[in-house]
Amino acid sequence: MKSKEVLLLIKIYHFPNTRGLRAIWTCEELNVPYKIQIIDFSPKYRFSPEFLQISPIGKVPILQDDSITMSESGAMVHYLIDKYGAGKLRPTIDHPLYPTYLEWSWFAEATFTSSSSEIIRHKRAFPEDANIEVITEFKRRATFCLEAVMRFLGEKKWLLGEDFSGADIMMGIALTTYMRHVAEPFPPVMQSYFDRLSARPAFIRTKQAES
Ligand SMILES: N[C@@H](CCC(=O)N[C@@H](CS)C(=O)NCC(=O)O)C(=O)O
Repeated sequence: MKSKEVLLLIKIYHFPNTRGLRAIWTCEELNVPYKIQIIDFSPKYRFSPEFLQISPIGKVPILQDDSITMSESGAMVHYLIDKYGAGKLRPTIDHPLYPTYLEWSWFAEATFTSSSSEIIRHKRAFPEDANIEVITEFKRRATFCLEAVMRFLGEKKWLLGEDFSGADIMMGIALTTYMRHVAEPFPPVMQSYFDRLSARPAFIRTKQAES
């Protein structure tokens, strides 16, 4: 277990290189104290009565903040920003970019990461007998998503333009999942966006915190 500060309120159950990075990164960007609990990722532990008490379907991340327990990484990012951000990392609800902020935050998990994740799930379910056609199809879908992000990004620095936001945190971790499991090189536009994301001091601290 790693502590960032003595006074800890937020606890993030996590496993390295998984979606808990989104919640950790958001805390780091906002300078919100948190602690990480690395879990035993084996199905035996994840589906134990103890873990199922806090994680409804035995997955990470789980975020606890006082009496609140959450199990969706995107909801965690928005919750942390709304509760602790004091206006940072998001447009206000009446700002013209607010729908864009929501759109790409959701796209990152619901559409993009879900395609990359099918590859992981398929290999995990059929370790001896993974079907190459299934894997190829989900790689194709994930790459189609990547291209959509790239077209939207164009010359912009961040998804919303000049202002880094929670949508970039959501997308940044979608990109790390793509990198690990689709394993195709990024085209230059995407590579430079990813380089900007990974150069953020809060991202560097996030990676250090989980290791
Ligand atoms: N939509 C959820 C997905 C959570 C999820 O699939 N977590 C992965 C790790 S990144 C997991 O625990 N996988 C184990 C499994 O699928 O059984 C989120 O964004 O938090």
